[in-house]
Amino acid sequence: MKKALITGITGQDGAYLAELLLEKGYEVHGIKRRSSLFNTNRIDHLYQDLHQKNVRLKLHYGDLTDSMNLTRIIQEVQPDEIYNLGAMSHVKVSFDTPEYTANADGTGTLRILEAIRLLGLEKKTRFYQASTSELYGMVQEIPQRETTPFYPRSPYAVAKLYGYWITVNYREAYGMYACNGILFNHESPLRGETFVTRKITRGACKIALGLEDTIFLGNLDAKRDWGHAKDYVRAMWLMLQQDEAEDFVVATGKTTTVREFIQKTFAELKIEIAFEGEGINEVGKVVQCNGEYQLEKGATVVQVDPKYFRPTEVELLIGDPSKAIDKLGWTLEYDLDGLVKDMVSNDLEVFKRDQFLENGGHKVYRQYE
Ligand code: NDP
Ligand code: GDR
Repeated sequence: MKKALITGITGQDGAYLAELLLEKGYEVHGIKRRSSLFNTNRIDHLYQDLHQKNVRLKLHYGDLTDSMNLTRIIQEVQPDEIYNLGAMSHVKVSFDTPEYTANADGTGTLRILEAIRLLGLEKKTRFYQASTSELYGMVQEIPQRETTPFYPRSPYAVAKLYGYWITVNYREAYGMYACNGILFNHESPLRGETFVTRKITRGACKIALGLEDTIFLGNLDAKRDWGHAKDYVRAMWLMLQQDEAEDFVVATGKTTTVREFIQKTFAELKIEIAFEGEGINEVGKVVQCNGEYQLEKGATVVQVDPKYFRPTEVELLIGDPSKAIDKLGWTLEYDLDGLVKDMVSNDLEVFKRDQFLENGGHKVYRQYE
């Protein structure tokens, strides 16, 4: 039985990847951080009580900032594959916590590679690094491919740049099977609530259900190449199954503005909205509703709040996935409409459940960011 170790198993991608690897018959080990609250809700459906026989999902406490801990876990597990998905992954937050981001996302990658080397596992353990389209930052070429020069625009992207190059360096210096997946934005019902797509699908569902009036957002002009996380974790696995380690762009090849994503989300709820005004005065207003959710025509459902602007922004991302399609045989099952549908139907269910609880006298706490 192959063994995989996943850092960031409690995150969006970690949860989908763990599910995929368990389906493929792997023994899956995951590193989770100690938290004062339970932080495993994305993988609770995969959890097996350790007292049962043949448990194939095992969690270890750990942190990417702790070399000794990482080395011990890798020594104990002796993994065939390591997927380094753990990271402080929020671009805007990285401007507030740049040193920590460098430590976890940059040096954290080095810690794992060096542990593999020190433990003499270079020929056994294959390594996947969660690199990112944020490396491209300021537009140098359209679409962005494996050969496009990098120009990172945030402490997050600069930390990930180190992670990218140290992975390449350990491959070249020590002959390790180490790959970078340069993944463009990928979303899902498990997406963190403060990333823009999930913020929009949650906000729109709350508005439709009458739980909230307005979503406050930052730059509506930014363009992203959005795919579904379920499709993207398959590409990660494929990268570690090849004869030779290489780096791959994983993307849909299409780009969409934040504004268009908002319109698609409301359209899924049969609510048409139009934008008026410019810059920080831009607003999204209801034009008409054809479905079960009746909002007042002209109601302002989207407003810009400059607090969500970034000191330096990445304006346009669009990836060329040709290499992944040709060499890995990677295919996409979801398009953007399918992604929006999946996210909206999930969030509607979440907030209908909240409404039901509230109607039954239970207090439901919601966070706004
Ligand atoms: P999430 O933010 O959903 O998950 C990040 C994971 O990393 C969580 O499990 C988190 O733990 C864990 N983590 C954070 N800091 C540490 C630390 N110091 N030590 C150990 N674990 C830590 O990210 P995604 O699942 O969306 O992304 C996975 C990876 O892919 C990340 O590295 C991200 O930067 C990268 N990426 C993501 C893309 C996307 O569009 N989603 C695109 C390209 C790259 P906890 O649950 O405790 O917070
Ligand atoms: P990104 O994702 O920065 O691309 O990083 P995010 O969803 O945070 O932002 C996408 C774009 O939307 C704009 N935006 C807003 N963003 C957030 N979070 N909140 C808002 O209110 C808002 N309004 C507008 C942003 O300015 C930006 O242009 C994600 C992360 O998963 C990274 O870890 C990963 O590496 C990259 O995708 C690829």
